[in-house]
Amino acid sequence: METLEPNLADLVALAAAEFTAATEPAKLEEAKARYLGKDGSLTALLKGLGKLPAEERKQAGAAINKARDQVESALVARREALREATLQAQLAAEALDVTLPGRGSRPGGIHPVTRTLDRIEQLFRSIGFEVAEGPEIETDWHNFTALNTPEKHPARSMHDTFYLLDAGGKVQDDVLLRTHTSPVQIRTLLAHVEKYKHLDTLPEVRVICPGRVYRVDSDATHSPMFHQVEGLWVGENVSFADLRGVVADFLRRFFESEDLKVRFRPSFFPFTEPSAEIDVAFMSGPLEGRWLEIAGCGMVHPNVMRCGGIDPERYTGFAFGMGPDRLTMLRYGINDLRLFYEGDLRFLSQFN
Ligand code: 2NM
Repeated sequence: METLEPNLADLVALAAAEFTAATEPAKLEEAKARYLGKDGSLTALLKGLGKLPAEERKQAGAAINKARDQVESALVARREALREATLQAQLAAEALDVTLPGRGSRPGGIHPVTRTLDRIEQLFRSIGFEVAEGPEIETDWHNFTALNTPEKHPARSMHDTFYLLDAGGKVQDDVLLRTHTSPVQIRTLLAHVEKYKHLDTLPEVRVICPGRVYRVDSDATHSPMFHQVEGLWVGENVSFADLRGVVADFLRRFFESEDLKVRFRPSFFPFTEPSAEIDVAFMSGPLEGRWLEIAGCGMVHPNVMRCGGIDPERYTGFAFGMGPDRLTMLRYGINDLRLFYEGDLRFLSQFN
């Protein structure tokens, strides 16, 4: 027994030194096995207790157990130290230097299509029009029926129009994304008639309706979401001549060109009769002399007037619709509509 305790102290010191020398968890577990494992030196000493004389066994057992506890404490301490070191290394590797200066952020700007919309609104306001807005999710009645669109018209098919699903995922055939802003004009007429029902004669309606519209279509010149501005002027004695004057004046002011040619070409829309396409030709610049289709228009159909609550025997009106996306492309010489909706700052920052 006199020799056992100093030997045990050496063993504990040796184990602690080996644990300290282990710089990664796998090496530490190998060192542990050499002392506390099945064939470890402390385990062997414990197994040898039975061979000692009975009077020495108790004291020796206590000494070995104490040494084993010390080795285990050293092991646990080293495990903890290694875990902490790993964590600190990871934190250091992932550290963000919050004192670095930022990359800088530039102020945002106005989208080119928004510039066009603002410009159109400003020009129409200057001649007495108001701006009206309405929902982008519409009923079949406001978007099609009230606009004299026949039951079987191709625009009403799921090929051309986005219909909304109900909670069960079934297509609702009476709720859709508006395909034009005309439903806003129907809503405007109905609200106007209600507001002035106490008067003998309705004040005139002069309104433009800018906004997003949706059609099932996607390529370089078509986006499933695009913009429209529609205009409407309803009153007593509103004529096609008024339509021509308002539109031609607007286009000359919009393109800042007095020698712009404007041409009305007979066409068809369900909601107007007669109807026309509006073409413009620039007298200078890259597009000089080419007729460009720029808008559609016509005298509001009597059926549409009735759906808006207006007596078509007493009042007349004209309406027109144009695409600000296309107007923006023309004004800035842009050849791909999709650039407007990709959010690429290399493109967008050129307009600010
Ligand atoms: C167009 C062409 C022709 C139009 C008609 C109406 C309404 F609601 F008053 F009947 N709003 N807009 C119209 C007429 C739109 O877009 C090419």
